[in-house]
Parts: sequence; C-alpha cells; structure tokens
Amino acid sequence: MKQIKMALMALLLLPVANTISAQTKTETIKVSGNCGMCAKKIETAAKDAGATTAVWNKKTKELKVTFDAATSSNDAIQKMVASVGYDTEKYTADEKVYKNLHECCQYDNKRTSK
Ligand SMILES: [Cu+2]
Repeated sequence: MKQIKMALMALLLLPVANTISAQTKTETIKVSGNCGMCAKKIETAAKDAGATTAVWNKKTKELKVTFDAATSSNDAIQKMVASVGYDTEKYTADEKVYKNLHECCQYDNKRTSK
C-alpha cells in the first residue's frame, strides 16, 4: 500500500515539476541587421517584449533570448523586434520604420534601391 501511494505521489508531482522548468525558455531567432547600433535596438526591443536577456550577434545574425513563458513568447519578441525596423524569421519590418533606420543599419540592399 505504501508503495502504491509513493508511486501515485510521483505521478502527481512529475507534471508540476515539468511546468516549472518549462517557464524559462532560451531560444535563438534569426534577425537581420548590420552593426552595433542595430544590436542595441534589437536587444532593447526584445527586452521590451519581456525577454530577460537578449544578445544579438552581428556576425551570425542570431538573437539569443531568455524569457519567462508565462509573461512573454518567441512570437511577441519577434513582433517587437520587427516593429523597430528589423526583419525576423516570422515578421517583416514595416517599410516606413525601416527607411528611418540609420543609414548604416539599412541591412537590405533591395529595399534601399527604391
Ligand atoms: Cu546598425
């Protein structure tokens, strides 16, 4: 009887432990950009969207973010980053916002040719 109780307890506690550890997520998102100025803007936008840490690598164009799944999401972060002018995997920045980026930050040649 005691063993059954123990087994039941373990079954009940397992999902709880899983949800707690799943709260904090670390994900990598591809974000277009050029320079250190871009990095600052991208990272600030990610943090505004709820990321606890955000580091954008200008060589690999990868944004590494950590966030609490209860208060933020990969999607929300991508939306916020796109809203300040930088294309992400899922969202394209608004043309107007993009054109207002600093000259050195205009990462897409096709867009500036207009
Ligand atoms: Cu830049």
